[in-house]
Amino acid sequence: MRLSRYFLPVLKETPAEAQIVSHRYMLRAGMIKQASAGIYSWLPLGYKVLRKIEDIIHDEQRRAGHIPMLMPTIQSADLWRESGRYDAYGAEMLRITDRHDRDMLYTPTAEELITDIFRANVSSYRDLPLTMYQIQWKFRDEIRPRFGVMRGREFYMKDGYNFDLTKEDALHAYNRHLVSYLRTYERMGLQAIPMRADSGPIGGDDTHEFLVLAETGESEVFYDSEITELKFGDRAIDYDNVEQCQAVLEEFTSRYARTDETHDEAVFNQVPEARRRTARGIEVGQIFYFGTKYSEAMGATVSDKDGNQVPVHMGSHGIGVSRLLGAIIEASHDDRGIIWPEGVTPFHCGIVNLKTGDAEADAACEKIHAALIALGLDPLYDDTNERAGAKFATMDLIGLPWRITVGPRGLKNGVVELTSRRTGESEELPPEAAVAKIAEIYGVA
Ligand code: 5CA
Repeated sequence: MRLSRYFLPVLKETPAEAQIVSHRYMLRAGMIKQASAGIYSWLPLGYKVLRKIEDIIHDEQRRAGHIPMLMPTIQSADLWRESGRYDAYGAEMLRITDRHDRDMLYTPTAEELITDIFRANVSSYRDLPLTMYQIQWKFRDEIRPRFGVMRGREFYMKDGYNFDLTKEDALHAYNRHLVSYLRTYERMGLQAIPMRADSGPIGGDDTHEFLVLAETGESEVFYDSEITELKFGDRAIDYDNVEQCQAVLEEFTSRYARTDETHDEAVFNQVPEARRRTARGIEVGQIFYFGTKYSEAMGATVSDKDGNQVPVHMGSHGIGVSRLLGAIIEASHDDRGIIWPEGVTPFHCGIVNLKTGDAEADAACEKIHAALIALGLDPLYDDTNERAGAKFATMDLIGLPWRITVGPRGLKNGVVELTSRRTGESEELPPEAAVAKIAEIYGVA
C-alpha cells in the first residue's frame, strides 16, 4: 500500500479527552474516531488490526473444534423474558421499540438466542457435545464509557457457547476454552493470566477472567508472581483429550490469582511474601460454566441414553475483541508510539523513501514494495513528499515492527537500512537481503 493513496488521518496534537496511552495513540494514529460516547468508527488502520485479531481467534477456535456462526445484534425481548434477564439486566441494556410496538433490544450477550436455536434443533444426546461461537457487535449502555475502545458502549466480542450432556463434559468444554484462550492471547504477544473471578449477570459458579497486567487496568488483581513465568508456547495439545486439557487448567490456575471480587486475604497470605503481588489488570476475556441455568429456564433439553429428557449443561466464553487493541497497546508502546507485535501488526513493515522524487530511491522503493507483495506480505510504503523526520515520526507512531529506509546515499553503496521498532537497532544490507529478512521473520521465506 502506498501511503499517498491510503487513508491515515494522523493527528499531531494529543487529543485532550484521552486519559490513557492506548486511547491517545489510537486517536493519533488515525485508527478510530468517536461517533458518540463509547461508540467508534474503525478507520482503515484500526480496522486492519481488528481483523488480524479476529483471524487469530477464528484460527484458534477452529483448532479447538468450535463452530463459527453469526446471530443478529437486534433481538426480541421475549426470549429475555423467558430467562428472566429482561428485567434483571437493568439500565445497561439498550431497549428499542419497533414500529409495531414490539420490545426489542441490542444484544449485550447471546445466551438466550443461542439456547433458543439449540432447543429448536437438537433433541438427542447423540448430537452432543456442541460448541458454537460468533464474533459480533454488542451493546452495553455503560454508565461511564471511557478509555476509548477499552470500555465502549458498542464493542466487538467473541462469544462462544457449549452444550453438553453432563457437568463433566461441560467442564471439559470449559477447560478447552481456557487452553484455546491461552494460545490466542500469546499469539497476540500478550500474557493474559486466568484469574478466579465473579460471574456477574451471566451467572454460574465456575468462572475465570483473563487479565493483562497494566497500570491503567480497571481491575485490581492479586497473584503469586510464579504465574507470570508460565507460558503455553507451541506445545502440542489434543483438545479431545480430557486429561490433557485438565492438566493445563491445573497448571495455569493452581497458583493464587484473583480479581478483587474473589480476593481472600487469608488465602493470599499463604503465598510466600516475596511472591505476593498486587497490581492492576485489563480483562480481555472470561469463561463461564453455569450448568442448567438457561436450559432449565428455556426448556433446552435432550433425551439421554435411557430416553429421559434432561436439561443440557452449558457455559459461555467471551473475548473482548475491540478491547484487545487497547490492551495490546497498553502492553506494547514507548513514548513515540505503538509497537505492534508481529502477530497483529496492521502492515508487516514500513518502507520509508528518504528522497521521494529521486529516480534511484523511487525505483528501489518500488522494487522492495513489489517484492514484499509478491511474497504475500503487506507493506506500507511512505511515498509522500514529507520530510524524513516526519516520515519516521509517523512510522514510529503507527508502530509497524519493521522499517526499511531507502535513500540515495545508502543506495550508492548498494544498501538500505532495516530497523526494528522494538529495539531501535538498525542494520545496513542490500535491498534483496532486507526483503529476505522480512520474509523470514513472517515465515514466508
Ligand atoms: N456471555 C459472556 C461470555 S460470551 C459474556 O458476555 N462475558 S463478559 O461479560 O465477560 O464479556 C466478555 C468480554 O467482553 C470481557 O471479558 C471484556 O473483555 C469484553 N467487554 C465487556 N464489556 C466491554 C465493554 N464495555 N467494552 C469493551 N469490551 C468489553
